[in-house]
Amino acid sequence: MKIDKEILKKIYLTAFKIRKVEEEIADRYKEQEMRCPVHLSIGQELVPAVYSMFVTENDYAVSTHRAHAHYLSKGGSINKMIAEIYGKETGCSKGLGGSMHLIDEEVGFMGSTAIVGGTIPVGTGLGLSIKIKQENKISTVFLGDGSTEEGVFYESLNFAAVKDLPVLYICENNMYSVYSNLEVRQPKNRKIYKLAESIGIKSSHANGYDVEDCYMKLEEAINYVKENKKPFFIELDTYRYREHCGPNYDNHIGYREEQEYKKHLEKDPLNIMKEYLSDESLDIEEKKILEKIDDAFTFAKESQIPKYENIEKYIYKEKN
Ligand SMILES: Cc1ncc(C[n+]2csc(CCOP(=O)(O)OP(=O)(O)O)c2C)c(N)n1
Ligand SMILES: [Mg+2]
Repeated sequence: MKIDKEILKKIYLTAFKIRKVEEEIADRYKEQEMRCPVHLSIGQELVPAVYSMFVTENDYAVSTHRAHAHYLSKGGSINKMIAEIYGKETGCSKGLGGSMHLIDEEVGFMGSTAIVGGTIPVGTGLGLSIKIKQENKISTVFLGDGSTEEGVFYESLNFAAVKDLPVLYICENNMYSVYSNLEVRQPKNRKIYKLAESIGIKSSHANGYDVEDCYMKLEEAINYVKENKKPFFIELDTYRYREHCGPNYDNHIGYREEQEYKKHLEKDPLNIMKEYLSDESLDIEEKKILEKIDDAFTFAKESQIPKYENIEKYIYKEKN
């Protein structure tokens, strides 16, 4: 493998952290203390884990309804994220947002939204602000394959291309928009990254289950945005293991085959990386991560719910 083992270890541990946080959410969901919908990225951890190697808290990122992995990859706090999902005032959005509305300016995580495609123009606008202020950072827009069917996708990419904005678009193509396969939503053989290219944005494609491919192509993409201060679009193939929304598996309900899920499970990047690393010190690191996750749930449960009198405190209001 072309990736240094120490780097691979970091990628593995970030992916492990993301997966275990979400498995814990899934396990505890039935307790009904998390009173918001959750869209889990279990199966999709490799892309955000690799991404985390190339950005700092100084950079901006925005995300979608499936935001947990992106928030954590941007240096987000497990405590603040779990507290947010529990609707507590110690949450990153003060307990007023829930799973789909994570925001944490401290780590440059500028928001996520339930409106499909809603953050594409926001991340593009952040790119414009970087350009105007001549700042040394990039803006990343995480988006799903489904959001490329929204009009705002084209408007935003066009604007970024025309204005030369330092925006990295990371499209995680997990083949589905809820229960609809890409095949019934977009013309056969039309590649999403080619679509971005036709708008005038340099683009590439990578296998989001192959750590080497993912690492090389994401590094290339991020360096391009940093060096040229122009947009780049990268599409990465990936797969979610659980249902679209919620903690369960849903391969039996008829929109996809169990076989398809199993095929991806066989190539699971976490298993492959762990086997390749065969490093005993990983067990100690993993244990530390699991303890942190456990502590985060205790922190969330012990935190207070937001006070009613503060309901308008964090809402943007025009000054008189
Ligand atoms: C504007 C809008 N249309 C439809 C929906 C319903 N919806 C919620 S998630 C989703 C799927 C989006 O698919 P994709 O962008 O590929 O993201 P994924 O869920 O696969 O991560 C849809 C259609 C919505 N929330 N907003
Ligand atoms: Mg999708």
